[in-house]
Amino acid sequence: MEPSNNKNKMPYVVSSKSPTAVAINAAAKTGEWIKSRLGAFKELGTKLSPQDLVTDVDKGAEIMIRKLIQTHFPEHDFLGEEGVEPGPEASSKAVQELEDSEYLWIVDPIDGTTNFVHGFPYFCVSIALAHKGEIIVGVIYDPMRDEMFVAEKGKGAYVHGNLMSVSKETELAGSLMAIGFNPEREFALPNNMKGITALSTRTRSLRAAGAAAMHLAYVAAGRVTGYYEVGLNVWDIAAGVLLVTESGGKVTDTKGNPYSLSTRHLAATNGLIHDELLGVLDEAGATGL
Ligand code: 2AM
Ligand code: CA
Repeated sequence: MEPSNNKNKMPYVVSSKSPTAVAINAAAKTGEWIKSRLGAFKELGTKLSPQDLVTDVDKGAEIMIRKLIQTHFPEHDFLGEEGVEPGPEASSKAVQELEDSEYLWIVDPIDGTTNFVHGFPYFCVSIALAHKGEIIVGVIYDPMRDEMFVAEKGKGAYVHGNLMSVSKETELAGSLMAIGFNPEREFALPNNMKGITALSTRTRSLRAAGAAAMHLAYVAAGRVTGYYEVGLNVWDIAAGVLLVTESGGKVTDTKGNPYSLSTRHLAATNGLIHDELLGVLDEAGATGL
């Protein structure tokens, strides 16, 4: 075959862009499109339960992000929420299959789909890049507030280009704690309810705004002291985990074990209240582990 024919068959790869720049570009473009579809989406139905929604915008946004990333990094692996069957088993299996990838992009096109459907302006795009299981880039974009949260391993985390740092509360009693009611009702709901009941009297107040990734970005920015939730998926949290650690916070599973891509029960705090939070969850039988 003529070399020129061969060349024509090769995908065109735009070189010399950093993964972080690609993630920021993908999150910004996709986020703007998601915002433009607010109130004009098609509800495609439910996934795991009547609470687990998906729209044509979730699907379209994931395709946009995948294409933008693959233009630059066609050899990298890609794990997106909309490419995996619903339910904890399928998501755990997908992580197991890909966690040793050299480079793996982990994408939630819309985190906070329920909010998006109801017009509650708290949802985001979440994009992470893992190298052999370690998250090295985390980008979260909130199109409603035009806030781009960016972290690179070892280089800190930024919002609006300003270095972020976690909050300074030293006790749960003075803490504002984010929590979640994810739609997995058999296992997660009872655990989360026990934790919420225990924390409601031990913290200054609780917030459940309905988007795990945004809660983690807010821990990183020091807007809440910490966040915990049982029964999450890797795409909900991968980018946010790096934001929190690069902002000086601490992230473990709900028993205090180090975070890995297969962690589903997550505690992320300013570090200062971490042990106290884990103690309350343990006492309440709410760790899910
Ligand atoms: P989503 O909007 O991307 O679906 C709310 O507590 C959080 O739960 C959101 O981040 C939401 O992400 C996530 N979530 C939704 N469905 C879920 C499921 N079946 N299992 C675990 N988390 C889920
Ligand atoms: Ca989603």
